[in-house]
Amino acid sequence: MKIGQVFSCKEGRFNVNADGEYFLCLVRGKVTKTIGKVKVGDFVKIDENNLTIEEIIPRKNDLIRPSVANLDNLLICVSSLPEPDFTIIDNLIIMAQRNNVTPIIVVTKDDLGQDKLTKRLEENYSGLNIKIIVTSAKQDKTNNLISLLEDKTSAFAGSSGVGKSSLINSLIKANIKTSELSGIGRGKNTTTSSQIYLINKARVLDTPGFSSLTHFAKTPEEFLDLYPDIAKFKVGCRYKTCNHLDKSPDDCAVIRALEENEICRERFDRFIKGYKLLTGRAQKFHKIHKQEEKK
Ligand SMILES: Nc1nc2c(ncn2[C@@H]2O[C@H](COP(=O)(O)OP(=O)(O)OP(=O)(O)O)[C@@H](O)[C@H]2O)c(=O)[nH]1
Ligand SMILES: [Mg+2]
Ligand SMILES: [Zn+2]
Repeated sequence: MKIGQVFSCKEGRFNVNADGEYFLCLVRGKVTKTIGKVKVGDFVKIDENNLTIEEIIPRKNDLIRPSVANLDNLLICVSSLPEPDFTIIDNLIIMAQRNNVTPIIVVTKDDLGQDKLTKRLEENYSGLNIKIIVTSAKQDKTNNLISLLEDKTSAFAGSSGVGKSSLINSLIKANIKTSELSGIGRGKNTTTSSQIYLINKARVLDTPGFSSLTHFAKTPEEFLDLYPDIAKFKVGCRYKTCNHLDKSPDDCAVIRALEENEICRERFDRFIKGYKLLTGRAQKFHKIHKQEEKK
């Protein structure tokens, strides 16, 4: 038996790195039955003679999108091309922080000029103390990123075409496949599965791009705490159950903070939009439930 880490998976076979040696393994049915799917990033016990994964070591964390395990950093890649979706950035941050993974925003393609976007990101996320690193794969501008990766496991995440694979190529002079954007400025989902690359003492994951991600809150009440930079003001609200929606600044400390520019207006608007969506859904559910009770 050896312990190793799953570096990649193709057609049901997992490439496991154990002490620098690679073993292409199948998974025992009992493992999948009891724990579920093996993920890239998993530490596993392997039978090196049978080339089988016998056990998954309990995960430090387990992300849904990208679907990888045991991370230290989530590198949230953002660029002006393809156009960024700030709701996805919000939700990636929520997912990372809930899993004890450090979110880091990586602005890509700085050679195209990303000052406006970087400023907007700073305004949106300064309340969360998240590092924002500006890079360009094209100009090999990645030095500011390297020191954050040492001795850590970090996954590049974000929309298709934002330049995740290109950044890894720039970091390790590798030759991972990349693709031009489509005519309408979208990525082409070039990377189709996650993979770990070793860069000295850093483990870096390339992952497939995606175009949607939810926050996973089930109730409006739960949602209110997902934006800590906004929620921290609620101690000052007059009513304990304040939802900060259409409230007067006299009653609501969140609205006061917003008026004093202590909360970013754009981020607050997304917060309210998300909250309203959930309350709408909850009311609809309630209505259907009541109708069924009457029947
Ligand atoms: N100008 C410029 N273009 C870049 C840079 N980095 C990547 N690109 C281009 O952006 C396109 C998409 O890059 P990829 O690295 O394939 O993007 P990805 O995020 O890996 O995309 P998926 O694998 O589909 O998720 C390619 O045409 C790259 O040449 C950069 O620093 N500057
Ligand atoms: Mg890619
Ligand atoms: Zn309030």
